[in-house]
Amino acid sequence: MGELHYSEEVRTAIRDKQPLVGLETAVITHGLPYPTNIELAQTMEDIIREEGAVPATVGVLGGKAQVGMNKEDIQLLAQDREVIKISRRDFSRAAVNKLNGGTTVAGTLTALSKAGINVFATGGIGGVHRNAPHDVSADLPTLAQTPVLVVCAGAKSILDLPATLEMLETLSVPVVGYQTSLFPAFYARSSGLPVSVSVEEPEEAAALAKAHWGMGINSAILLVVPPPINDALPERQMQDAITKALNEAKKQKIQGQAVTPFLLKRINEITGQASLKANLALLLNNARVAARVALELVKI
Ligand code: PSU
Ligand code: MN
Repeated sequence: MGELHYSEEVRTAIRDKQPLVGLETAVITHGLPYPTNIELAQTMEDIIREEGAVPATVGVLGGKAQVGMNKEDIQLLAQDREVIKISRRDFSRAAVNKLNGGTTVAGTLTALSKAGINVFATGGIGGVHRNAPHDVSADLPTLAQTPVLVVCAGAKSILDLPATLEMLETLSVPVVGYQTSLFPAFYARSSGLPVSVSVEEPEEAAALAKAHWGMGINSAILLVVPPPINDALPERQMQDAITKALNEAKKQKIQGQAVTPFLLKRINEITGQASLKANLALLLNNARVAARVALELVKI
């Protein structure tokens, strides 16, 4: 991705060793409808500042990888119809063709670790897709080689969650339940599957991350936070919507990078915006938890 371009705020925060929280932009460009996406991006940043940390939103503008984006930058990405989805392999394509792009979890992790930022808040990571044995998100192998603590509501429940958890085990990524012993199902509070370890407080999560990286292991830590109770989808409603959306994707032969955005959009339509409400609530909640962990990490 060549050189990183920093905002003034992020450059200063890194220099002064302030707590930073990375944010992705694929969720803005490919995960949420306009103009909700802009509002969400801004509110996540506000929450992080309110907690005493500095947000570092990652994205690509005119082929340049940015760490820290101002309001106008985010607006530009959120409105651009040509904007591409940037996973780890796409930085070079964007650079050569001077494209705008929203970075996925994999893309964002790549830029954050290059910048030395070790906390990241997102919605749900990608993983192993259902009934598509070769569709595995680049998020997984990138988590395996990037020492960043990722706060999320688990993996998106459109995925094969048991297979995704097995893969995370193979890749040596600790799956840490935040005030839960069960892996969340993104829109719903629980998948019924166990996490590898639980913590109750941000301080414990930070200590666990330090212990992990202290062993010389350069994989990510996944801190999984269930979606807020008042906005989570009931398990049954979620499963029905997913089944329907997956069938449509199969019929319409949706492939590659288009799969995840298609499913999220259809599930939102099928649930009458209930899934969108859950998605927004969990993103904001994850931003808050991530900021609190970042504050603890700089103390150690
Ligand atoms: N979380 C959300 N909405 C999203 C995504 C995550 O709440 O749109 C994005 C992330 O950027 C994640 C990507 O990295 O979906 C996964 O895409 P794929 O399955 O194509 O790797
Ligand atoms: Mn894929």
